[in-house]
Amino acid sequence: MSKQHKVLITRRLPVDVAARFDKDHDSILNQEDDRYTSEALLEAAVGMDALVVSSSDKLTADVLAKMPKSVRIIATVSVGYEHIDVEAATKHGIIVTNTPDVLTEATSDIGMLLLLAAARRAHEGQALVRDNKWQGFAMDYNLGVDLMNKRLGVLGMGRIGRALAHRAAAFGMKIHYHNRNRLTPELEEYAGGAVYFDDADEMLTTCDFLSIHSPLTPETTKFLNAERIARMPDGAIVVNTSRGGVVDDDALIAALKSGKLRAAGLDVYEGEPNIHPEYRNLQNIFMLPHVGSGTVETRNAMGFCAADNVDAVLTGKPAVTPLN
Ligand code: 8YV
Repeated sequence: MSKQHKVLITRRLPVDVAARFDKDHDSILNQEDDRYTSEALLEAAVGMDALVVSSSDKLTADVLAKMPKSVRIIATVSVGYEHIDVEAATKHGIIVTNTPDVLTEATSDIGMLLLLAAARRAHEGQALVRDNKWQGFAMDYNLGVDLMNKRLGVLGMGRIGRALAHRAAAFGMKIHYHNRNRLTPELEEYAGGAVYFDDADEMLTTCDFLSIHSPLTPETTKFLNAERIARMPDGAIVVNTSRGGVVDDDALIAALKSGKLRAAGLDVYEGEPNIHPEYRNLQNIFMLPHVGSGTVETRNAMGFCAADNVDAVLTGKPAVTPLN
């Protein structure tokens, strides 16, 4: 490939992915990983053929309206794309791509980790050992609850929801799910014999555990609010590997404090990394810093998927994983 195209990459990429962009294109890498403001991004985009962005870059309708005409593709290194106004990009003739599939397994692994950690009080147990407060064995100390035979509601049965359900079924969980559309019998089978609920609110009444996998849209914003938590069985457990905005933080915190919910496991937060400060004070919550896709293999695959999309579009071929 000749280095005839200019590619702006907004965040530091895995070494091998950065090397590929550097080899194939006239690429501007961001080794310092400094964040671009919208203004700086628009300025840097002048003369660029492609932008490689992440979920920390907000490509709103306003920003896209000012995007230099040279930009033909915006490739986000993420599966989620709530940070890009795809409709506005389409209007301005810009192709948008994401990185589906490649992070399904890693993210559902983290979902499983959260289910187990929340159920088995991993945060409290680890603090006891680390802080040298462990007094030795007692029959009734730091008891968690089993996953086996519990009902797990999966909200959003896309690729990651299905992979999580597949794993959870292997731990003996009974899978329920709500999705815009019912899965095919083959996919329901893969997802642990999942039982479909047309009505999410009805599913919540059955959820000993709830795992959130819906994308953040106007319809799903603050979906898990006080009213919906009240519908769940007492002592239920909530985990979220999707987007923090799907949860009403105040409602979740109140339910964790009152004991309505036994525990939570979170990888994603509204406004991250500036999370609701109350989360830090709760012992019955296991928290990770948005690392669902954070494995060497997966981050490489995400970067290479973005590179494949850029290469395709800049050589006049259809994008590999287009969103418009
Ligand atoms: C990314 C994610 O690491 O792909 C997504 O949607 O949430 C994460 O896997 C992050 O968004 C970086 O862009």
